[in-house]
Amino acid sequence: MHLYRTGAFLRAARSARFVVGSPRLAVPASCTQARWSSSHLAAEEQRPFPDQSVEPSREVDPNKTAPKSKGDSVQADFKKRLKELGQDNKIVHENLSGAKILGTPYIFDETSNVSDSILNLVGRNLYDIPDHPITITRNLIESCFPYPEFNHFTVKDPVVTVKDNFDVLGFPADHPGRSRTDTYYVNSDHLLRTHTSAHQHAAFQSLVAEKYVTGYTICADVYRRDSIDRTHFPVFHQMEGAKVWGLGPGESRYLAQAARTAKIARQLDALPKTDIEVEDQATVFSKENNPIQPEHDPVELQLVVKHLKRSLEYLVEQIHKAAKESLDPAAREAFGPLKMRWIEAYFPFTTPSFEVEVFWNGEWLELLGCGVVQQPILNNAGLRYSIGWAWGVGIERFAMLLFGIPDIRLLWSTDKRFLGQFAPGKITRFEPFSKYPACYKDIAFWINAAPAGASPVGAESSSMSGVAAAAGGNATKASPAETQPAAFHENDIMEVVRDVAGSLVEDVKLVDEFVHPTSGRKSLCYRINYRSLERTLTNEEVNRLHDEVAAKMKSRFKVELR
Ligand code: FA5
Ligand code: MG
Repeated sequence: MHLYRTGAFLRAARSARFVVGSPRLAVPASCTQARWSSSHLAAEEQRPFPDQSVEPSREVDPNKTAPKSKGDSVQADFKKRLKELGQDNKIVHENLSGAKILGTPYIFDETSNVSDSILNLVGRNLYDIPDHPITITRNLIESCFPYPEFNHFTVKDPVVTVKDNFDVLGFPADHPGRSRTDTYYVNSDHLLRTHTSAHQHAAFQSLVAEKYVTGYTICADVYRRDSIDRTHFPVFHQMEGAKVWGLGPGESRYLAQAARTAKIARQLDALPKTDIEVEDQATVFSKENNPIQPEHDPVELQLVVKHLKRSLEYLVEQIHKAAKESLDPAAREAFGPLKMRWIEAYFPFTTPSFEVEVFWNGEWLELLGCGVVQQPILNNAGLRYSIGWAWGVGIERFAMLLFGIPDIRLLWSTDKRFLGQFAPGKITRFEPFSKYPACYKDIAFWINAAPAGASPVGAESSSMSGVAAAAGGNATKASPAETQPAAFHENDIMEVVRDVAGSLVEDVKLVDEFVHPTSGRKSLCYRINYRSLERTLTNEEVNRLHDEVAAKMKSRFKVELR
């Protein structure tokens, strides 16, 4: 894996120590620094957490890496053929099927579900194009978490192991985020990362050898089989941020921790104050609901949570301010104050956990997830005596707020009328170049099994009760049906629509569902809104696309069209 910054990062990653178990921080003053050896700690109570023996992350060199999955000789042959073909990011179908992704060949197996339409978007690196709104937004976010307190990384290759995306982060084996309905698998060992948290472990390792840097940000493209609407896209960009506080030298561990608590309090005090009105629905941490970790001292924990919340409130305020300043004076008045709220959340890798929502275009829009890092994750990365927070934001969501971009698809546009509107480092209001007509088409069908989840609608908005997000989300709403290949899942129709019509579809909505009173079979009706951002679609074109969607639904999922 490449985390692009300095060689120091990779050196640190390679030399980091790996330890097992969790420190208990609230120990008596008699526990001295001298007795604070690893053998002493190994005897302490250990909290069960998946994968306590993590391998160091290594840089993936496409030339040195063997093709992934299947038998060795087959792999060698396949690699040779893929090399000869010289095709990047295209699925190859021969006797064997597979794909070369950014130069590395992968062989498909029964788990693979990545499609050409998705692979076509790999390597666009929108976050590295100086006048693209994603880059301008990325730079603004990074400026709120400046060097040298924070290192800034990007990771170009989106293919990660199942271990890095899920196991290391403590995702339970039956977490719905792991299912093929939510995640693009390259094969059973590799997937397109569903979140930047896949690099948390490596990034925490990078802090072990740092003297002054106590945090990082990671920016990268991430991939999810998700719903289709104006704020969701199967490929989007996330930025992850984290900050840790280690234990300095002290006469005893108790004193060292007291000094650390005082340091966090000082740093909290020094954070810029914000003016925004914030509603906080997540201030009480109970055992059942958003628990604090057994290793953490409640007083120190509260300070860490406050530091996290205030840092993110500052970020949201800066984004809001920049958006407001880009308006002409009359429009500024109408822009209104920022409405922001904190709500409880669940992620396997943080607790307590939270989400931030802002009021935008008449509804609550989720911007980010965050929380206090699970102690075993820090321990496994070599930061055994540290406490810390982490967050993950959707860069598109911030960019849409900043530039007034109404539809997430625009951010992938290559149309000069879009791209020509932006300049490096400048926040300018997006001027719609025109609105082309919508064309609604319904598709209704009987399914053989009930769709997964309480509602088949997309996961991550709190206003909807849906299936769990691919990167955490509400695991309690998981349904085992999601992992049964025969069952229909809403993300399946989303995927078919994406494959057939790509970004010519604005949204897909469930408009009707009912169960037949005698047969017990379920019928679903989805409304597809065909609308291009760049031109008017002809009737024939839409009919052809819609027929293809229907045919693919029938052949892939054995649904009976009505
Ligand atoms: C995560 O991905 C966690 N890894 C975040 C995290 C990091 C939590 C570190 C704790 C500690 P979530 O699935 O909620 O969480 O996604 C984070 C953000 O990505 C969302 O709040 C949203 O802003 C954005 N997002 C999610 N799905 C999409 C999508 N399909 N299109 C565009 N943006 C999306
Ligand atoms: Mg979320």
